[in-house]
Amino acid sequence: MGQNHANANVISTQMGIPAGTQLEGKIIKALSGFYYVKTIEGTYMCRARGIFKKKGNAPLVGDDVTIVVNPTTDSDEMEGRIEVMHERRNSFIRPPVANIDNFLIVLAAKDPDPSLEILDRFLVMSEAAGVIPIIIINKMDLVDNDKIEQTIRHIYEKYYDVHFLSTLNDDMGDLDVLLSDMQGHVLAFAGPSGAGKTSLITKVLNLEQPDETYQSDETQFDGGRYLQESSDTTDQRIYSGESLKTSDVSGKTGRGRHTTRHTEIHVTPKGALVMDTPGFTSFEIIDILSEEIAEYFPDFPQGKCRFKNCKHLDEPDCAIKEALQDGKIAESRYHSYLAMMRDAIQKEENQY
Ligand SMILES: Nc1nc2c(ncn2[C@@H]2O[C@H](COP(=O)(O)OP(=O)(O)OP(=O)(O)O)[C@@H](O)[C@H]2O)c(=O)[nH]1
Ligand SMILES: [Mg+2]
Ligand SMILES: [Zn+2]
Repeated sequence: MGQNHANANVISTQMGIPAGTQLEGKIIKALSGFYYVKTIEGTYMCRARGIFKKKGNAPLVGDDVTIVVNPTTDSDEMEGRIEVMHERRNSFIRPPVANIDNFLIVLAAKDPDPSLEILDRFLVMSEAAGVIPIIIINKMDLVDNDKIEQTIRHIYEKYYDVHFLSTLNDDMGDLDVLLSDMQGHVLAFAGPSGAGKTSLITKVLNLEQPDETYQSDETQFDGGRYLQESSDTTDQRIYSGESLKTSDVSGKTGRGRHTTRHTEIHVTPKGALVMDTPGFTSFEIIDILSEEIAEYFPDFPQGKCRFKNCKHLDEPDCAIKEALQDGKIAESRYHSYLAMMRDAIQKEENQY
């Protein structure tokens, strides 16, 4: 009796939709060369047509696609093939995601120490892509004065939505409210490795805790959420880590020892799509023309310099440097601007 029941289940998941049927869906996970595509008929494990990769246009989590249902196999998975990738609203390499409405940029108040330069680079990348960034400072339990909160509020609050949290708190109030207002939005959590992205998502979505015994280095599919990525869409130099559990941050590298290595979408009860992404450890995350960078600093006075093509470095009557001297721009912001300009100018010089 129990045996029959089990068989009936397997058959019903594999039958249903005839092979060759086209379905529209969204890629919710990329793992080991497979794309998990959520459709109204369920989630299909798909390969992509080789042509996408040949064109240097591999599918990303967040892509809207048309799949064709494969003939039934022995596997428990419903399988299909990605036939068409639909046009993207936006896409990013680090983290590797597409069609984002908001970046939730997560930094830790401590362990690892927050880097305002990473934050600024990320804000600029978001602004340049037309994606609204939201700043989250996590691990507030690790700091016992409010210096970080004051500093961050002072610099950013006027221009960005800023939240201070700890996953150790029972009450995730701020984030709960934020997510419940985001029905239908696609939100990508992004930020340095070890900041607590996976912990926050796990907590706020009431997901099962990652399997503590899962240690293997091999990529497996166990039907669960916490799996290894063999790195189809990740850059090993940027994303590093061993497994999908969360874990302590290593003192030496400041990285989590068990970091997320694949991107995956979770759906909140109210219908927001939340993406967990691998943390990054590199500074080099954007590719924007040097002359445009200052436009993406909303706190910098725009169009007020004497020279129209002012780079805000050493030019006379530069409104941005004046604002800096008057304390109207935070020194860390101008410092980030200089660092980004240096990178961009160097890249531009190398092109000739
Ligand atoms: N004290 C404290 N520790 C936290 C908090 N949030 C997360 N942690 C811990 O920080 C470590 C890293 O958390 P993760 O959630 O794995 O961080 P992540 O941002 O997902 O890291 P990557 O996947 O590497 O990008 C884990 O040991 C967590 O238990 C917090 O609010 N306070
Ligand atoms: Mg993670
Ligand atoms: Zn200037």
